[in-house]
Amino acid sequence: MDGARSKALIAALAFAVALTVSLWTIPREGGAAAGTSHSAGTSDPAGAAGHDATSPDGAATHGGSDGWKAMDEAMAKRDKSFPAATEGQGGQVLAPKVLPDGTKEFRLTAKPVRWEVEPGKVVDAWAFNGMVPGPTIRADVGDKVRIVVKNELPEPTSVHWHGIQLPNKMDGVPSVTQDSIKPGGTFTYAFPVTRIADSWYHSHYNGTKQVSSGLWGAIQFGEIPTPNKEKVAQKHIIQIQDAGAIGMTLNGKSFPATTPLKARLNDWVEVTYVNAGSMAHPMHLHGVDQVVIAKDGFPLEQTYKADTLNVAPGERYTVLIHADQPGKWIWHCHIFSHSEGSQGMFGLVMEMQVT
Ligand SMILES: [Cu+2]
Repeated sequence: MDGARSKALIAALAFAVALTVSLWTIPREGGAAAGTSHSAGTSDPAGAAGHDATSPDGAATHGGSDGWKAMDEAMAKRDKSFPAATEGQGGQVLAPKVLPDGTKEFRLTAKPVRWEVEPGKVVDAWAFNGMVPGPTIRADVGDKVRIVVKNELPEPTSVHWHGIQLPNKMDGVPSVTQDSIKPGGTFTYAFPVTRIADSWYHSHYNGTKQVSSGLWGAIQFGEIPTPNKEKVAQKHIIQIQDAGAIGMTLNGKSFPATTPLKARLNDWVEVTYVNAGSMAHPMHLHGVDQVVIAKDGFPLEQTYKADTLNVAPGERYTVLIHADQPGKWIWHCHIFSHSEGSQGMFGLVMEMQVT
């Protein structure tokens, strides 16, 4: 190769290298632009849920070589703050007044309250007896119950006893089985408890607003039989909400303000899921199995195991959990936009702690 030819070759190579580098560094539509709009939060699920988070990829790829550090620190701080203390506890068992004829009388008052769903996040809720979810109503099969509902809301209401066998006029649907309960008014529901129910009650008036504002609670009539006479050490209810003022919550609280379920090693724990929300939630428990023993309060002839159980709006599933693995087992909705984002875990997350 002579001198002129080698010079020409070197020049050509240099040009090719320069062209490649410049093409590489010119910002392109589909790359940087897409990243920018993503980190603005438009498609970030955590952002949509009220967390002003950078998108998961945004923080890692657009914040410099160690831009992930801030995300990682914020995430650890939030996740390690579980279980965080908040004001108020929902779903407390309501003690009945036993009337002379043995009827169990329960009193529910619906009115506006301020409700702390997670530390510092206080919302305008509408609640029964000042708590979200409303009080848990328990009775035995064969009991007669009477439930006096007082309306102190700024609009009418009514209460439907979901999944409960009762006379039509006690079904709680305004303009169908009764007149709405006007502000300041009272309606008394009375019916016999004819069968086992692992169920719930909720407003059936302006349900889109009223239920997601907090107007629902659990009902437990009788006991779901355990398939092999397992002795249940504890019973819990996990009431799911996902909309309105209350938002993504388990028993009226968002992670990290949710409550851990603490079990002793080898205990059997019974849990009933109630979905009071507007979306289905696949509830996943790490580490220990769930045995599904009832659907909507109806005991199953054939039980089955699951690690993820999809609970649709209105549904209830009752599961038995054998706490046979020690540890802190995360328990969450497996739709990550309901449970975990770039600032850590939020919403539909709790823990089973087996010691
Ligand atoms: Cu979910």
